[in-house]
Amino acid sequence: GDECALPSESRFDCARDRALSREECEERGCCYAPLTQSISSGPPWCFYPPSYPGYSMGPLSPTSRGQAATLTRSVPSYLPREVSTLRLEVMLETENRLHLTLKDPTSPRYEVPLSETHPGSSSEGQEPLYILQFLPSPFGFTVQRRSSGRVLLNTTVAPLLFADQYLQLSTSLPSGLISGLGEHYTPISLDLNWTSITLWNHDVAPHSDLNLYGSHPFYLVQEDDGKAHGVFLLNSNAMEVVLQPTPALTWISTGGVLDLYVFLGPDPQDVVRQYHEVIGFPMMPPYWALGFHLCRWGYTTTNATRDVVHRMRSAGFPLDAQWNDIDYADGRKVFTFDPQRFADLPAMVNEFHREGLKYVLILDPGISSTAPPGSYPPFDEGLQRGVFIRNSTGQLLIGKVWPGLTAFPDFTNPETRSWWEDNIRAFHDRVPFDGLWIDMNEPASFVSGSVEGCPDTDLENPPFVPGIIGRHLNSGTLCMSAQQNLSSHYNVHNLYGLTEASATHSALVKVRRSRPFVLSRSSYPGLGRFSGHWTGDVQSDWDQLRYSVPAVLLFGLYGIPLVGADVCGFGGDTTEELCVRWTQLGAFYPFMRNHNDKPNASQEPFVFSPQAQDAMRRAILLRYSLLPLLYTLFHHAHVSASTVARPLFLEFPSDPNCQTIDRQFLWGDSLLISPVLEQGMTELAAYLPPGIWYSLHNVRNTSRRALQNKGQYLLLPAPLDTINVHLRAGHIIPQQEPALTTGASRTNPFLLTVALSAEGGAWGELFWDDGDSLDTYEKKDFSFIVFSAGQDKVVSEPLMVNRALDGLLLGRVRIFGVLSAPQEVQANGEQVKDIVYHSDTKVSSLTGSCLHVWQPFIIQWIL
Ligand code: MIG
Repeated sequence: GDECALPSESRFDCARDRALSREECEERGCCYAPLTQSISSGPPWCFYPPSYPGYSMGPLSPTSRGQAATLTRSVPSYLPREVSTLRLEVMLETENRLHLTLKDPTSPRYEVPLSETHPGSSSEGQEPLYILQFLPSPFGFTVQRRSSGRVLLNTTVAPLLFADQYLQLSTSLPSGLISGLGEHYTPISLDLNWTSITLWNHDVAPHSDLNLYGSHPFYLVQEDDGKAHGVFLLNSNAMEVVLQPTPALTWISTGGVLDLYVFLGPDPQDVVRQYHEVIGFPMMPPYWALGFHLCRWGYTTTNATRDVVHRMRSAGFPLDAQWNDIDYADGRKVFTFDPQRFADLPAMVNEFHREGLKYVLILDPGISSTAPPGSYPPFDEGLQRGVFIRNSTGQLLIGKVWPGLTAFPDFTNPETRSWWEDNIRAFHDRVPFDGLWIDMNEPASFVSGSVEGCPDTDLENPPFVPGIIGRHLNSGTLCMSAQQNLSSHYNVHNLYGLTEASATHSALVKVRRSRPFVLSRSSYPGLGRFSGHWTGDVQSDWDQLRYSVPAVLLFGLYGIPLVGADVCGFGGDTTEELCVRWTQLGAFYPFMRNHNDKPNASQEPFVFSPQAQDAMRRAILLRYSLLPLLYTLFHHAHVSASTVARPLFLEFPSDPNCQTIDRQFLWGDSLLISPVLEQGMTELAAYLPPGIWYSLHNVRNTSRRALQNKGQYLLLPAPLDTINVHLRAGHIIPQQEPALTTGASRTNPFLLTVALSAEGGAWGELFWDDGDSLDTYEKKDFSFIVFSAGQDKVVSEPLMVNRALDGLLLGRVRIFGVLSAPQEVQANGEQVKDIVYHSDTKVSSLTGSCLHVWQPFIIQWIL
């Protein structure tokens, strides 16, 4: 009837589970109207009529945390094991955070444990930024932004469904600018044209339309007027999210409960902070983690590993951490090393330490189950302590990974955490590694389910499976019916990497008693509290170079700022030009590691031509010179959930040009990075937001003029030896003379780069500590300095000083935007002699001021 005469873009799919015939569709009480467009790529042919029966809402009554109501459904939907009575709870947690849950009041269902939730920053007595309204029958709700009246969520657009293995909630979106819902190979702004996004952690090389290693059921919407909101569905089951052009979004989860957070911002950066208040702020990385890391699969001996370190050194490349992949392990069994090829591994690590290097090892979760009893304690003790995941009948679940047959530790079991720590301690006693690289933790297995298959149950074959790789939930992983301490693997699969990272982080704290470094492939909200992330097995090609930018920026939104892609690409042979461009971009990934797959041509920086090496050396040294800034940004991420590598729209939310930019990005609020992402290009169309921008370093054959603009694309020279980096007027960044390790660069003189605004002001900060101790911020064992500039002076105000700055000098100050040559310059009243002024670029440079970084100082000039 008329009911079914909906515009095709407003249809909500009534047949997510499978294609239905007209009869089957109408039997569900849905409308059937075929279109010329294929059923799999466009609007649905079978869709809900507006009158589709739903839940009715009873009266709201007050609870200790907010309000609650009972929802009842009198007409069943088509779903098996429907929950016809639901309890709705509404928690108005702060003026900018709304929290709604829908649960089964009679029988408890699995819920994601969330340990870190922060009460949320709220200002007492402030009116909420939102207006929440309910439609009682069929039940739905709307969330409006109070200030603009804009409807941010409206769930009345399609029915709410809640069955044992199928939970669905749809909402309208106030704009088409939506970001998030990773981990996928996407631009920063998602495509709303009937896109289906699946969340299910899976070991697969990044490629479009696939569910990758991590799951982040969080999105951020730019509302088109500079404001933004975010939504987090706290649920760890396999999920599908459908985006349609209306614009609208539908969440479908295969289990758990509906636990929804809405963050009102109003700035996008506020949304990110409010989200991180729920999932936990990121850890503070050790300083060395920000240096250059070198790895490959295929350093098959200690001597091969030593050799690359020595070649890096003799070619004058910075290197902070050398890594080994699974090559080191005896029969690929973790917590062992090969008695021939890696016999002197402990000695090698000690040598590296003496040379100022750190050492990181890969650690896969699968524990070999086939070693003769008594020969492999990790398995024997694990068995005895009951740490392994069991199958549905209580037997050990055996899968297959690099060492052959393996059991899988259940990191949701506290006993597993302590067994893991014991193994890490025992291994560390032999091999004093500095960090751990946790791979294969989706968890990945080379057999689906287990070597014995899986029972044919509703957990293995639910009525609805999202469009995932392999089509079965257990494809390339464990049986869904496998039993973990917290719940079935069906429910907690997506938490495997998170729980392993948490156990690994806490073991490293106890074993090394200094700041842990963990790098995890699999991720879930909250991972950033324990670990960094790399984007997995990217191909060495230009497309993957380009998409690494949105990937890195999105992980910042997900609270995992320590992130990077494998520099020069992992899969396939790189080319010299690609590797140069990738090294330049990688110098601005918050985490920078060159890593390569086993069969490929070498791609360490020293294997390339002298010109390519020069370009790479420049890029890595530029990174090292900027590490004081990068470290300060990590500090802010750790204590106040600001972003490190930042999308332009976060910093310039009111500039419509920035809404979808993901080929450029910022470090914090001050540095604009504009990499070349295409082959053969030596010029670059880069967007410069309104204001004055100074090129940070000399781009060959061009002068460093200030670029003053109204917010526009400019064609910039981008020769192969250069990456464009611009400093924003009004900002001061702390730098340091680079060296070949962070240990050495940290003792070098500092450099302040000051970019005066049109009004002649600028501002910046330095956070500094010993770079390695635990909880220095919490223990107040750090230094914090605020720098400011006026038309004729730069002032340093140390707000907090500790011993970490002892002996450190301020070697040089560069001031961009000094309008004429200074007649005289004084530092703390003493005349400064070494002044260079460039009249074309308006840059003044002072050296040899002999100031100490920990001292308050004032540098003044007379024009
Ligand atoms: O099945 O350890 O993503 O970085 O080199 C491949 C070998 C296992 C996948 C990781 C990659 C690593 C590789 N690992």
